Amino acid sequence: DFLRIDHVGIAVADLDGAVKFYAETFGMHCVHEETNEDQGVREAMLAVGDGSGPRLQLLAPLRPDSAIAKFLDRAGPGLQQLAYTVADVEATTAALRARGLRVLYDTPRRGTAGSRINFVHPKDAGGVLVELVEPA
Ligand code: CMX
Repeated sequence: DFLRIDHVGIAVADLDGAVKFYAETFGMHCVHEETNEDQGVREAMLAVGDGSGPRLQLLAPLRPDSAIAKFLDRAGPGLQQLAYTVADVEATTAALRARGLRVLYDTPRRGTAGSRINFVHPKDAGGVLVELVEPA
């Protein structure tokens, strides 16, 4: 089951520009940055307040055929995903599939900081792309 909100993901065209905007406008600072070739993103994790709660994830495309590039082309910058922490991504995937939801990958893939991730199709979750995150 879902343990808590892990992060909220926002698609941006320019990662460095967006990190600067969030720092100067909202006082949020970047606590982690990485490139995930498999997902086709450069991403930054921002702490909110004291950093004890969910993070904000800024996602910029590495390639024109990536999920984030397609999202930006279609919808422009904005909220792209809501991610929940789970204890066991395989068990959660099996439970959600048993309830008739499409979970995208047959086996979990690598997410931020060595986490294992999967996604529920937004059409099966009320228009929200739901990410499942099992932390490393
Ligand atoms: N949120 C809400 N709705 C979305 C969406 C999103 N992020 N992405 C697509 N949709 C909607 C589209 O608007 C479209 O709706 P309509 O048919 O009403 O126009 C529909 O879903 C399209 O679905 P599709 O043709 O099956 O798929 P797409 O090519 O648009 O891809 C998705 C959608 C979710 C399968 C793809 O984005 C994906 O594989 N996502 C998972 C991976 C990912 O997002 N990686 C980046 C983040 C990496 C990370 O978090 O580490």
